[in-house]
Amino acid sequence: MANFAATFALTVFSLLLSSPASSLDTARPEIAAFSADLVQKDGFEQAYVTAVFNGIESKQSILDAMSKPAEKVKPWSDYRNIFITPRRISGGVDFFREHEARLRKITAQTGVPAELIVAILGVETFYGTRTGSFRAVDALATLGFDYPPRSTFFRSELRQLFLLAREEQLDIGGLVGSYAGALGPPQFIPSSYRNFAVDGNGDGRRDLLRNWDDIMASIANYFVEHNWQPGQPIATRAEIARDAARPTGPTELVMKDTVGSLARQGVQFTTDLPVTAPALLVSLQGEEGDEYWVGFQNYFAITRYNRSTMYALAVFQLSEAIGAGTRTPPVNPVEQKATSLVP
Ligand SMILES: [Ca+2]
Repeated sequence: MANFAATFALTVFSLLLSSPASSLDTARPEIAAFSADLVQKDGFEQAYVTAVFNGIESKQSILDAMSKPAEKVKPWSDYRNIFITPRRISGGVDFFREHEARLRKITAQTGVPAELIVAILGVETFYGTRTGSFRAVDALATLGFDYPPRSTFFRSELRQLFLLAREEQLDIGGLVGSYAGALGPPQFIPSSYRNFAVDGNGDGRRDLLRNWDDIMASIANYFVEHNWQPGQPIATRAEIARDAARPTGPTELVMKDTVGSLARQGVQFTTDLPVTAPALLVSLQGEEGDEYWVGFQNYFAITRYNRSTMYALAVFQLSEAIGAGTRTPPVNPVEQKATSLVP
């Protein structure tokens, strides 16, 4: 009896621990058609595709995570408090110092600020320490076949994952990342990996899972490929003139305004950019009510990494804080002690 109770308790416990997962039913017509395309159109071996698909699990935890991304439900004041914290800033300063030589080399080559590369890593994965534990095949197949609202996108990324694994000679089952199939410290989705990753250390491979040279050079290249403007600002705080119309509704991620057109609409801000420079008014719910920012081309480039106004602003503000931190000399405990001994 006691034994039964113990076994029962253990079963309940293990059910609570493991999220429901089930093998993907490869007989489903849309899955069979997808697999057939991989063989017929992309030239994969049937045995390989079958083996990969037989190992795929559709996971409820992935569907649950997908239905509540942070930036959709939180106001800016809460979102900012997640990413702009003393720990994330000091972690970024430490990371910057550890990788300073390679960061400075990449900045010299691309014009992408070193602290921005670090801030992307800080927001995405806390400098590579939280890269996610989902197998990318599971994540992309779960969302591609069991999450109808975005099935087209995720099936396409699943195909990209197969192509990526073949090109980079990676074990597809060993590629681990976020619940949405984003890989490694920089969280590149497979199509971005294929299109924008570069070989930073010249060994002929693009390793975004383990190689920091490749990872940092690839983040910089992502911005270069999305029209990064070296030396230009990212965003600046703005006010709306008392008698001007206030923006309503969520900010559209479209660069339809310019520095001059925003100024004419009563948006007050300071910039050295010409009146013809593209610009975007961002309106947010801050800690002290409505908060306005003007984003320039480089802000828009950050939204290409993740299509969210709050994401881009968090990355920008974290990069500023890290940049400021790296310009402050590190506290030397030995010197401090020596000074305190002086009477
Ligand atoms: Ca490499």
